[in-house]
Amino acid sequence: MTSLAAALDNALTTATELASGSFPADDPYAVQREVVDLRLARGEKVVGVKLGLTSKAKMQQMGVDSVIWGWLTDAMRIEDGGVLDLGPRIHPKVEPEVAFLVRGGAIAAVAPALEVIDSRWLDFKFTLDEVIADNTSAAGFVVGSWQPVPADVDDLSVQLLIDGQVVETGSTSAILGDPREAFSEALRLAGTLEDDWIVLAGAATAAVRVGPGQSVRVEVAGLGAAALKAS
Ligand code: OOG
Repeated sequence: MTSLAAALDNALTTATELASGSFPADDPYAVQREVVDLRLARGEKVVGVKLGLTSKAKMQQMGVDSVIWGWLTDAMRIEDGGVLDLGPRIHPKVEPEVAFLVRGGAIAAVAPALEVIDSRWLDFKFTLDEVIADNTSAAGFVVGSWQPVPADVDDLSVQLLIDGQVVETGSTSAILGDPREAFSEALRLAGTLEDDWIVLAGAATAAVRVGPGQSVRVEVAGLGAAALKAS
């Protein structure tokens, strides 16, 4: 195992941060796979993949400019309306997204979704290689109810609400012009997508810090909502 994978896993399990620049990553996706394999060795199961930095807002917020991908495990899943336990988190943020359900390597359904990201890098400051090695900051996700994919899935308005106040607004068009493009990218990058896997398409807006007691909700026009409560 690389020392970077061990350090990232230690940061994850102890909720501590690593300083950017401390480790070289020759093949960041190989390190990412090691980091995820450590989670699987603890009994977690892969339930899908996520895309990151699929919107200009996110690329600008993070200062990097390429689409990235990572793994989702069952331990990251929060039921719709469920609780995000902040105890084991470093500096979690939430992002409004859409999720796709995979059947036969294609999109079977779409749902409003929230992603929780929690970089293991100090102050969320990292290079592209570093965020890839860190499983693209994946920390949690909520998926609302699955719907048939509407014809205008590339132009649905998206709102992120905290305690009932709208904090970010955007459109699914911000996700690579059409979130179905994110699905195609996921298929290309991951090589294969298994039946019943979830594909998180990436944030439609910048990410927002979440704190204790806050209620977080995503609303996607025509698709409905998904929510969590931080505690
Ligand atoms: C990287 C992950 C970004 C998204 O949807 O753009 C991401 C980060 O900002 O920490 O998941």
